[in-house]
Amino acid sequence: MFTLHHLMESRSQRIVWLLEMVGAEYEIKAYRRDPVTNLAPEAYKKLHSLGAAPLLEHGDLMLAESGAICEYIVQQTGTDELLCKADPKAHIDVQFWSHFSEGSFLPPLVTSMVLNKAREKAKPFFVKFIANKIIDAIMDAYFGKVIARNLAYVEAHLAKSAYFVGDTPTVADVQMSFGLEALQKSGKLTSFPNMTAYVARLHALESYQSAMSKMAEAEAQA
Ligand SMILES: N[C@@H](CCC(=O)N[C@@H](CS)C(=O)NCC(=O)O)C(=O)O
Repeated sequence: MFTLHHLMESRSQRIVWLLEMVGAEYEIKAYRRDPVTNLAPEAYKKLHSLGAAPLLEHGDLMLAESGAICEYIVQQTGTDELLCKADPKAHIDVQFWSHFSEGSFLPPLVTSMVLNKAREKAKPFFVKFIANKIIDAIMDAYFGKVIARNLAYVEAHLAKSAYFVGDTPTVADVQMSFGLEALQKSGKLTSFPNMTAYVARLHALESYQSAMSKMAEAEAQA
């Protein structure tokens, strides 16, 4: 029995989808974010020194890092097809997207989100004006360019295949789903038809739907 410690509005939602896909026996413990800092609450930080979501508990193990958690769930449930282990080329492609998601795709998106929150908080008017100028310069100099490059890359890839690696979902999709879902929710995919269609494809999957409804049920009790 796996226990997923799920922080609301976080990467841990994609692990619920994986647990549904593999048909694992699991429970979800949901945690609300700290209302002041928007970070993980104290109770979550006590679970693991990193205190970052997701955290998967299994027996004595309390495992952090989405990529490692995905590998562990596949290993424990014998669902090697989700890592395409039988096909070396597809296997390395799954690894590529899994690392791309955490190493390249999400960090500049999170940075941009944090900077936008800073814009909102900057007060009074003249401080906001200066903050906006500085943040615009940071985005123009680096993060905006990286985000644009990444989005163009993913959009072009999704023109070629229904899922990130082949015709059925794999761990590559689990890892990429969170960022794309967040972009879609915030209206940032309107000029990207392939990514938009991909998110709709995820929403139509039975495993995805049951994951989202079990997550909502757990969140309602938090
Ligand atoms: N690379 C890590 C990132 C973990 C991470 O930054 N999680 C965020 C949620 S999306 C978090 O826990 N934020 C709240 C906090 O750091 O207190 C992973 O994939 O697990």
